[in-house]
Parts: sequence; C-alpha cells; structure tokens
Amino acid sequence: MPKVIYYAPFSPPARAVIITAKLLNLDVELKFVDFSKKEHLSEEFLKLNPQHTIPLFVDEGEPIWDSHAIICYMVSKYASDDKLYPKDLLTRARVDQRLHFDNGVLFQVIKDFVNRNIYGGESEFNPKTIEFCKNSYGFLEAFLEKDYVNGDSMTVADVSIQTTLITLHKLVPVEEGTYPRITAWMKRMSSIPWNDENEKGAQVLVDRINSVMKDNKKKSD
Ligand SMILES: N[C@@H](CCC(=O)N[C@@H](CS)C(=O)NCC(=O)O)C(=O)O
Repeated sequence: MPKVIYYAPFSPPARAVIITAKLLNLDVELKFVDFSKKEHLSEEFLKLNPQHTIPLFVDEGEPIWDSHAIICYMVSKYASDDKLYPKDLLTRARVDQRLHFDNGVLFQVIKDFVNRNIYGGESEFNPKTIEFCKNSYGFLEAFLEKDYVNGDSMTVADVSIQTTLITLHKLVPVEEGTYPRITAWMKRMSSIPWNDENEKGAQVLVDRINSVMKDNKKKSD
C-alpha cells in the first residue's frame, strides 16, 4: 500500500514530515492540498482528518496527523536505527520536550502572525507577537549548548524546529550577535535534504502574510 503525505509547501509542519521521509529514504506519494480551494475542508479530507490540518500521513490506509506524531512514528517504524528518535528514555524525553516546544511555543508564534495579519485584518506586526517570537528564540538559544537542539546529533526535533525557524527568520530575523548558537545551527541544518524547497515554501507563507498586510493597510488608509 502506498504511503501518502498530504501537504502544502507553505506549511512548516508539512515540510518537517517531507524532510523526515527524505532522511529515511521512504518511498512516499506527495498529495498537494490546495488551501485556496479549501480542499482541507472537503468531505474526503475531513473523513481522514476531522481536525482539517496538514500534514496528514496515510500509512497502510491508516491516517495519522500532527507532524510531531508523524515524524516519531516514521522513525520508529521505518528507520534502520534510532538516531533520529533515540530509544533511551531520558534522551527521548528531552527530544519530546523540544518537539512540544516547537508545537506549543515556536509554531504558535507563526499562528499568531497568521491569525493577526492574514485573518485578523492587522496591517503591522503586533509588538507582542515580536516579543513572543524573541522570547522563543531566547529559549532555543539556551537549548543549543551543543551542535543540535538536544546534544551532539540531529534528531527529529531539529527537523521540526528548523522548518518553523526558517519561516520565522524571514519575519523576525535571527540576529547573529544576539543568537550566535541559533545562527550556527541554522547554517548546519541547511544541509538537510529538500532544503531549497523548504526555503521556498517558507517564502510562500511570508509573501502571503506581507501581501495581505499591504491590502489591510490600503483598507485602513
Ligand atoms: N500541530 C500541528 C499543526 C498543523 C497545522 O496547524 N497546520 C496548518 C497549516 S501550517 C493547517 O493545516 N491549518 C488549517 C486548519 O487548521 O484548518 C502539526 O504539527 O501538524
């Protein structure tokens, strides 16, 4: 049975799932979900994911969603070793913590921009969102004591955080002087597979935010 990833390039978590599949050399089919046509709200999609989010992974006919659940599942099921998602319980707990940080903190900054500047009619970045973003960068800077977000080797937490960060960096630049460890890590992480597409996908989201903000400004002038 084919393995299918439902995705759109703008989506950081969808990019994390695609990159993990590439790291594992998984043979997957990519199905583009067109948000401009509201395909994520179609009856067919809602049957698979009532929460109507991408990414969605269908493996052996079974739907799994939330990128963090998907990437851990992919490694646990298909990797030849446990490097990307270590089995050692303490190490795993720390990797899980970073994954929850991505989901509950960093990605929420992006959602704040999207909710305010795409759906909320705001024509400027809200100073509180920028503050929230910089606080999150501060936490990440502290995690990066070694080369990766949890120690010396790359895990799924790096992949997950990187796809969020590559997007946020285009909205609130990660300044090297303030965040030297994040800057070095971002360079390190730029060698992951599919990074050009990852970067282009991030730009799609940022262009959309900027263009809606311009329209919001015209309306308010
Ligand atoms: N925590 C989820 C977030 C998924 C998510 O919010 N995806 C967005 C696109 S980046 C989406 O599908 N939004 C559509 C909706 O919520 O209706 C994950 O990591 O998969």
